[in-house]
Amino acid sequence: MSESKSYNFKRAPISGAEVYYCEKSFSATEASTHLKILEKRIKWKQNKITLFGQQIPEPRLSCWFGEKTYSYSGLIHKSIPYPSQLLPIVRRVKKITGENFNGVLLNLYRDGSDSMGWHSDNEPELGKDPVIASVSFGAARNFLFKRRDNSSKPFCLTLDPGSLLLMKGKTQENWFHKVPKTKKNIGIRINLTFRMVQY
Ligand SMILES: O=C(O)CCC(=O)C(=O)O
Ligand SMILES: [Mn+2]
Repeated sequence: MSESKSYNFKRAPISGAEVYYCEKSFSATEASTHLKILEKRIKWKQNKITLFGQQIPEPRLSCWFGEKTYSYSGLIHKSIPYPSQLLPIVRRVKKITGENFNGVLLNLYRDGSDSMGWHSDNEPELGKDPVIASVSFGAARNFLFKRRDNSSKPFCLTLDPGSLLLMKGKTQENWFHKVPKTKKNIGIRINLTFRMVQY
């Protein structure tokens, strides 16, 4: 990849949010190589979350790396340094976004029946107006936004392999997001969300 390559971001037309999409942050070859390496090398785990007193397995596999401990949905992710397979991805994300991140949550969706429900990335340790960069490899999946106060229509983006989605400003304060299940016969997808944990 030449140093002069420019990365084009499109802003999503949603109010009270700053959401930018860069479709080709990684070439098709890079995206499929990263997918294969991460699928094989990461120690994927199916975590359980507690909902109404019941232990429920999450409908996806995941793994956390970062300088600081990070907790969400009652799960505590201890600090673990980035493994070498992540370093080229970390460098590219830094180059494209110009932002600093110190942690990454990886999610593996085995097929269309894996998903992530409505939530915001608004844990206190991410601070005010967090910046989140989300990189996708493998199957394209829909990513839906729903405004907390329902004052705007929901909005859908398709996250293609090799894409980067950047969420900033009031996005988490005003909107929820989710990756819905799909009946389409699709293969695996790996998503990495880079975050800055403040404490
Ligand atoms: O898989 C995705 O695109 C979304 C992941 C996500 O929202 C999260 O990890 O908080
Ligand atoms: Mn999220």
